[in-house]
Amino acid sequence: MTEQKSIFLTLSGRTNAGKSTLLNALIGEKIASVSSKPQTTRTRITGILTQDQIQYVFIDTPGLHKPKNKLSGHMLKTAEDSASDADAVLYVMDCTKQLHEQDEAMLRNLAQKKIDCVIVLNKIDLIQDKSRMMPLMLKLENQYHPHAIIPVSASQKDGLDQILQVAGALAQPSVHFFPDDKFTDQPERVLAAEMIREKLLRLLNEEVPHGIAVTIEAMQERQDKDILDISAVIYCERDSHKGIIIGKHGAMLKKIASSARHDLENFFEIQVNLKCFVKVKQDWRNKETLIRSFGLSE
Ligand SMILES: Nc1nc2c(ncn2[C@@H]2O[C@H](COP(=O)(O)OP(=O)(O)OP(=O)(O)O)[C@@H](O)[C@H]2O)c(=O)[nH]1
Ligand SMILES: [Mg+2]
Repeated sequence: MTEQKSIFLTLSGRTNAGKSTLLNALIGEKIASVSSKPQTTRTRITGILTQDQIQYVFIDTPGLHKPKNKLSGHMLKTAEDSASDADAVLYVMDCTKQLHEQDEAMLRNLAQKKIDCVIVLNKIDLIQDKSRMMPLMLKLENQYHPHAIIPVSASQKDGLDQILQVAGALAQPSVHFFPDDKFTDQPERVLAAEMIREKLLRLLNEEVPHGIAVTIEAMQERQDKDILDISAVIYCERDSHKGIIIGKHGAMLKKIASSARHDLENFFEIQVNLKCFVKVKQDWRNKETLIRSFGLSE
């Protein structure tokens, strides 16, 4: 029997770089929410891929950003701790953006701590003339000496094999930490809540979705029929936000629930009956007990 190997890789990088898109693409399942809004990911999300003897454990983390409240403070700490704990870091950058001071600080820190760092230059599908990336690649190479720099397009699933090849070569002999057919350690309720929150992020405008938390109050398959009943509560920060989420004659909430139901049915492969309720918890992002009760601090 060939020797088992494993590697823990943290996906790190600025908000919106495409870390969660990359995680989903690498494991071939949609477990992490993706949106064009900044600060989509709030917690550490584990995705697992086992190929022959190698088990890759990818840890998606909240994107680097300037903290504005207690919640974003927790998010940043999760991001920083996860990078230090990993065997190697996949540092994801949007190749259409300039190198930011947050990139520089993180890359410097990884180099100082001698953590293997693979820089993933994402969104290459947006660049016609690939030679335009050369100056950035040279600068990264000369200043931070990463283990490798890999240009990819996470959304087009382009360049993923190269990531697996490079990461696989760093894997060390070890037993597999998860069963070989498992692709995440996220509980089903958390996955369901995230699918609903993703729709809120996508369908609502700027300020409202950032103040939203979703919890699943009940999730049960009926005994007599193939139907999964899910009851979710959407928490927001203000009465005015509640009105926006519900919409005129409930139209927005209906749209959100129907779009989320579609994803839930695809994921759980069963008919879903989804009920969503909207409640207000003022300024919850600055209240430790509420942040904890929503599962957003470690
Ligand atoms: N064109 C293009 N867009 C991409 C690519 N990868 C991700 N995106 C888009 O970039 C946006 C951000 O993607 P996410 O995966 O949510 O980014 P993230 O780094 O996880 O963001 P945070 O969770 O906020 O840290 C979304 O609109 C994605 O569809 C890519 O390869 N090409
Ligand atoms: Mg994310």
